[in-house]
Amino acid sequence: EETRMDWWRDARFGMFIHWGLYSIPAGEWKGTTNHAEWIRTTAEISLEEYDQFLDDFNPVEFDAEAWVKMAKDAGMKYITITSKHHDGFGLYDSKTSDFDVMATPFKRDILKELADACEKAGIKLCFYHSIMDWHHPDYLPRRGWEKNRSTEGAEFPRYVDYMKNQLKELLTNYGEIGVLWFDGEWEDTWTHEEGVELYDYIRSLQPNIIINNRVDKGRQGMQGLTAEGNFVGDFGTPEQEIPDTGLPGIDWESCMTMNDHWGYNKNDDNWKSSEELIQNLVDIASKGGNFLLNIGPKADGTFPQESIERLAAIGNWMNVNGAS
Ligand code: FUL
Repeated sequence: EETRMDWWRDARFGMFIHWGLYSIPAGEWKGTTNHAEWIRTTAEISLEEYDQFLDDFNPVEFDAEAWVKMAKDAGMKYITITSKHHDGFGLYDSKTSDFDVMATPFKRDILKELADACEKAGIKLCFYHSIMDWHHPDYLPRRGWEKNRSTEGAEFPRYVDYMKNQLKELLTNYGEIGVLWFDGEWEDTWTHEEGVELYDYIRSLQPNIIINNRVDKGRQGMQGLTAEGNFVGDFGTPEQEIPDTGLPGIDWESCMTMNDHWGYNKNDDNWKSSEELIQNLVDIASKGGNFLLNIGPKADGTFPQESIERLAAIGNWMNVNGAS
């Protein structure tokens, strides 16, 4: 019997992409170097100061077809890119937000270009979309250190409407989307009831779409297990780890970085070897999971050279072993 999970179960291997304003500081802030996509929080950058990155976002080397080709040549079947990470910045033309790529000198809808390139290449496009949002005035709670950012007048339900409007854009203007990969569900403002509501809303817009477990509250630790209970979500999301014996009875996908950061960090040279990445892929596939391997593109729109080399080595192994 055919199910909407079939293509995903067959796919085994996808590319995760963490890209946004945070690629500009590239992990470094006033002498500290251990940051990435969390930099606004980990370096405690004020909203006003972070907004200034808008003027510097101009990835003139971005080439959607080149990115998709690198994924495809590595044997990957889908790409999951950050339509919006926790910082709230949208990589696409959002009519509901001024904090998006159209407010930068680049002014090109990155997700549209990727959608077109994916369609041509037969790769499924998927979106990572953060529930937590450090930019929208109605999102609560504020970060603990944001003492002078008022919460007066903030209404969380209005934030949820905003997020749903954004998701409607993403599920209307970019063709058929493979996966909606939620994240940032762990704060108390997000409830199980809202998770169920959001799951149903997404399926109403695209009935065949697949949604990860982080839409709801059923995640246990980093493993992202779909826990016992009436939680919604189609697959578990172990992060930076491979469950010893897989996750019997549920679909799952391990996401992993090639070095120690998701977003681009120019000082991070703790790269896993190609051999290790191939072993991970084989290990995960043999246990019945999918492998979502991350790239953190640079601010100019190119992939780090180390990532390019590793993708090529994996693709070479795939060809030799007839695995792709
Ligand atoms: C986490 C996020 O907080 C990280 O920034 C990253 O996106 C990872 C895949 O999920 O929960």
